[in-house]
Amino acid sequence: MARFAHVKRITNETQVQIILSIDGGPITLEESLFEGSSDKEHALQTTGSQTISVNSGIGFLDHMLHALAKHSGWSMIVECIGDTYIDDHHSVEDIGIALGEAFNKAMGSVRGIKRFGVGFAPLDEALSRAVVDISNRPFAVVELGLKREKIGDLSCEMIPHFMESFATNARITMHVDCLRGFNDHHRSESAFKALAIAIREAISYTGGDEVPSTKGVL
Ligand SMILES: [Mn+2]
Repeated sequence: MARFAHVKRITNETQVQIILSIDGGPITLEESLFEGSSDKEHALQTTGSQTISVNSGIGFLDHMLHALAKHSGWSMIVECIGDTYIDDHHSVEDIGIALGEAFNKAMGSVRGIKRFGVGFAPLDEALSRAVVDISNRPFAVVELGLKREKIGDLSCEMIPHFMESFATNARITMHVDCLRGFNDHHRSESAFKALAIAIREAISYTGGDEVPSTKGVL
């Protein structure tokens, strides 16, 4: 049975909807937030066993979330209508929160998974490392060393903030470091890919049915 969650998070600042299948496979969108304003609706992209559609309202964030879902092996739909006339902060943070909630909900009780995962991803001259623990202990250390103010319409300071919001609400521990690279687009994308590779390992099944903890509970 696929690990699945549907999260809708509506506030005065943003409307976010996320459909997440951690094991990939087919997913459907019953009611789009964009219904009635079809100009912003994205077509579902199905490649192989995954369906991914991201419409965050912020182009570079779409690109990062697409990479995260792809390399994590997820099927995922993300929709956000946010107050981007102010800036990108509320949309990015609230998508991080909602995606973390969806991940936590989809994981359910943590049995029979590896729990720990490590990922390294290069992108040309850039190289990032991510280490995650599906721990029920929310903590994020994110050091990406980004120099630019923005990449496209995404503020660079919001990239670690997104990862922190995700980790807190997913209730996972993660350390993400960009180890080298000159180009901030490359640094950021390699970090998301490294995180995806680490998550993919951590959520994979061992073949047993144990809770992976000396405490017997996570
Ligand atoms: Mn914030």
